[in-house]
Amino acid sequence: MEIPQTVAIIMDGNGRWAQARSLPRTAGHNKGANNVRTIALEANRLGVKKLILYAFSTENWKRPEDEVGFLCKLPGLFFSKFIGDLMKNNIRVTFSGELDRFPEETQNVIKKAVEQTAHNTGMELDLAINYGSRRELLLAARKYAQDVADGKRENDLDEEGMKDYLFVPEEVDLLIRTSGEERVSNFLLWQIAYSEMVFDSTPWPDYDEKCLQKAFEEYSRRDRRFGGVK
Ligand code: V0D
Repeated sequence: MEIPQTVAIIMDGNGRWAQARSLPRTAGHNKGANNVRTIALEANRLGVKKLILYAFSTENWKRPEDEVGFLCKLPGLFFSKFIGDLMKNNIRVTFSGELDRFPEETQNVIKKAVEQTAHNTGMELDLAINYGSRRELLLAARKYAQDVADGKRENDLDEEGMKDYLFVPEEVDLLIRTSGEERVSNFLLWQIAYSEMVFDSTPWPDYDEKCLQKAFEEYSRRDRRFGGVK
């Protein structure tokens, strides 16, 4: 089986999973956070270099206040339960997105985990939080314009140079979306130019090691040509 180096997952279906069981949506988010551990450990075991998980979009602030409040507590709950597993498995945590809109407590918890795991040399677990790809591209454009104005850059940006301005500089090899929807929803628009996409109807709380292996097997079967003919 061929292992994709960079994998991105849209972890959809947590609210629906809960509502189907007459549980509050927050119960789905909680189960979903536990599943981040399961899938990160399996991706690391299989040899993935970077796993990017879409945990909170720039649009998620529109959700009910109590749901947003609960989501802001998840990074802290996640690390208090799983930091030991991350260290033991040599996994490095990073984040992509703008932290500054989160409560200070949430920001501190995330910064601390990033520092604590900074020297781990295994897989990078990149949590996309308050992330939106249009916003990422806009910030890149603004920063680049400023760098040109400041004389730090010539006005000759190319695709390679663009990486310096993005939250996520890597090309995504495989994009997975759980829970049946087949949309990209403002995730990594630049980075998925040539990525393979696998859609699985399983909601994120039930998406297990076997589902991930099946996605990698599907990836292995595909013939990636990047616009050429080979
Ligand atoms: C809710 C499914 C882990 C998607 C997974 C801030 C929806 C569970 C984190 C997390 C969320 C974030 C940063 C970090 C460590 C863990 C997380 C949010 C939501 C929103 F450094 N799961 N998770 N963060 N969900």
